[in-house]
Amino acid sequence: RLGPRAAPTHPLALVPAVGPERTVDAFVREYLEELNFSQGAPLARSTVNHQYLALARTVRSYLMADWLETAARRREQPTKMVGYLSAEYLLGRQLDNALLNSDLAEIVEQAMAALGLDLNELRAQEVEPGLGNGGLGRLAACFVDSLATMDVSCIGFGIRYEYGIFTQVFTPDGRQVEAPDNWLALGAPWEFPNPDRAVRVSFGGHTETYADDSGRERRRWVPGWSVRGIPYNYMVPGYRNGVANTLRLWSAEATSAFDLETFNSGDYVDAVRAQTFAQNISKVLYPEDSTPQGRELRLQQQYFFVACSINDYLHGTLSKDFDLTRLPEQIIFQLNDTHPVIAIPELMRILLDEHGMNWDQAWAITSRCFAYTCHTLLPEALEVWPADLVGRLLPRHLEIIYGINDQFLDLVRATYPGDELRVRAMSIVAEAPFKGIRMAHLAAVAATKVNGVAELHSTLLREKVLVDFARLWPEKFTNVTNGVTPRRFVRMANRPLADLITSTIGDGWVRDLEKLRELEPYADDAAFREAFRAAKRANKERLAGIALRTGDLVLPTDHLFDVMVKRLHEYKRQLLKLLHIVTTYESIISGEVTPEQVTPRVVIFGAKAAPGYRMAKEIIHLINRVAAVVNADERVCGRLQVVFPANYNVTLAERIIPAADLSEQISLAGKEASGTGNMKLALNGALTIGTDDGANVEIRRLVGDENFFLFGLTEPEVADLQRQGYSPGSYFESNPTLRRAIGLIASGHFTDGDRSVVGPIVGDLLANDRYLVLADFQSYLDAQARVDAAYGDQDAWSRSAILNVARCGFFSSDRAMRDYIDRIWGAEVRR
Ligand code: H53
Repeated sequence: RLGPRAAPTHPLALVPAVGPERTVDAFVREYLEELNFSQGAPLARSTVNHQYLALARTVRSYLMADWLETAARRREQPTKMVGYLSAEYLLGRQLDNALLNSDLAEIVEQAMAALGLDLNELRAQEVEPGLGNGGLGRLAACFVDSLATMDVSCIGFGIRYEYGIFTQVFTPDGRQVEAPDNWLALGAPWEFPNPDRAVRVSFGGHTETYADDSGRERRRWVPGWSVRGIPYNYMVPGYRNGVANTLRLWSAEATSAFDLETFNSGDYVDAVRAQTFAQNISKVLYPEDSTPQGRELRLQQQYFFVACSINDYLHGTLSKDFDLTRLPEQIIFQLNDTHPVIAIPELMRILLDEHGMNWDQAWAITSRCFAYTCHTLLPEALEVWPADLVGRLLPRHLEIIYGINDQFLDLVRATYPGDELRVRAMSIVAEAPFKGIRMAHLAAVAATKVNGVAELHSTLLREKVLVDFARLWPEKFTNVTNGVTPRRFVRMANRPLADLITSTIGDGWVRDLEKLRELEPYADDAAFREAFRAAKRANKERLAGIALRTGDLVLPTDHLFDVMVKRLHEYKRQLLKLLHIVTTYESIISGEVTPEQVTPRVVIFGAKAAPGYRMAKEIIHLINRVAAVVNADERVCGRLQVVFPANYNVTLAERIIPAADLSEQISLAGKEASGTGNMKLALNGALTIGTDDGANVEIRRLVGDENFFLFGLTEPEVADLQRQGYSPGSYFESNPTLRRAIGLIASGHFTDGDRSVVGPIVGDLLANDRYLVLADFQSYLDAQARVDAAYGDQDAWSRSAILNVARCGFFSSDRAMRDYIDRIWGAEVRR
């Protein structure tokens, strides 16, 4: 129940919420109040954790007025809302983002200094919420940031995993070991649990036919068990605009009914077991990226969070008497990959079974409330749920999916009479290799729009992955090229560059990244180039400082920092980078070149492998072994170094990306949907060496061929080669450089003479090489030679780097959000 019965009359209750005063003294007072009376710790006896928690809470209280105001405004003047449904949000640390967006940084710096506290030490205390795997989860975090900055009404819905992406550690031997990410252990100062708004979510049981009041036959679901979803709200502050949107993450608990029953039966142990059973649903993030996990618990997670979210929206946000036929005017649910697609039959079920609509009425609404973003091109990465599993867990939803499919296949048959092959290809229900529900097909049928995440990707979606759907509904398909938030990834992560840009063209770029264009003329200004280099050097020094503390390595900042940071996946081809390293190394130790002849490089890797992905873990091991040998070999004279800090995450990305000179974007053409690291690196002044894949295509077009190192087969060439029958052996035989590099690895040189360790990798490369590493090897080496030559002319290099920054404003997630509004959501989401 809301508020007092009568409207509040107390004068203070009428005043719109006003945050605390924005002065250093006021902040100190608020901070000490929080530390003393909420944390219960006097300053002199407080731990760093107390101090951090108090700081986070104090900053949060400064944002609270904006949050309340925004919510009140959205209630009073409702516009169409975006419900962003994503199983992942890879948020990164919150403190600095909150300080930046609320413009409190200076006040806080002074306040902490006045109290004798080290702000950097407090910053370091925050454990980032790693509630995502990689690109997809980080994209969702960038999108909610942009929507808040643009004052678009949006709730980001997701799951509050108790354990996020695992913490990666390396054994002394260099193998990946996964440790649980207990991110909540030291307190969660940014979240607001709201058990008042808990939602009940059911599973299992059976369906039945019954006669309703008017004697009509209807179907209904008699569930077998249920859990409670507790919402945890997070503020999503816009950039200095007084707006704060909401991210609502759901946590699963046992229902009290469940508890009571078992408690009444006297079995305490069973009751507690029920509790843990329910809690399992939001216990842990599946650490797979771009590959699906067909596990029952995963489907439970998916249904759990979308059922909570839709229910919350219908019952918590809409007024009681809302006319549901107008639902599509009020909400658009954006489906982030297939993970939330079970929301489609869930909305149908609610309209049919809970609101008594007939099928056509329910479909007319449902088919206008969803839009679907596909993030992959790997057919094996599209989720297909076994029909018997769906039937067991969500029997009513399975019936509805069959209903949607029947109606859809009628349309296909009417459109293509006699074409049963096409019917089979397009069906939502696959019959082989097992009876399964193709979630991407369900999404393509029900969504108003389907988009890919880069131009090339959207083209390939239309022409290959979802070709039949695009022919049937050409107007449904569109592209929105991904983007990244310039607030976190330039303004926050790269202060030296941000300050240089602002002092040159003003600070408008932080909200309007196309303004970076104004930097173009400065590429020809020697003083600006020098300042630009100084900024890069400062970032490299900061990173070198971290490497020195954690790995005893001295990284000379005049060496080329060559960066490959992304999830470990064979299609991304970390092995190709490794072959380049080994080739350079081999050319030195064989005496073919002197160390002085090579362009000195520091190669920096960051990558986690899915715990069950054997080959990816072998590759991590090999990179670490090569790094150990190369770094220790005195013949190299430190001209080639390989560093691979463990546990690459958003926090580390914010340190590494600003320090990069060269960005490695070397996936096999046609495999990387977009990439977003490529955008962050270019915006931070790294030049790209890359294939014609994903968003690389658009980066190259914008920055110009002369400022980009292109190599490798194109997507059509890859397709041709694979049609003809690709044989990696012929590339191996015909390329002596390649033979020497692979030979050195195979000899056990990097593994203490143990060849069995490298066997699987080398064997697979020579026999299968699914991602055409060997086919692109020579082209890659040639491009790296062009990199070496270019780096030799520092002035020309800086010029190119500046042009990369100046021309990549397009890759702001603000622009991506404008594209979603123009092409998918409709201008109604704007106020
Ligand atoms: O999504 C990114 C893309 C990237 C793509 C990635 C992705 C995941 O992280 C997880 C699942 C999936 O299907 C795709 O691999 O290319 O940039 C954001 O769109």
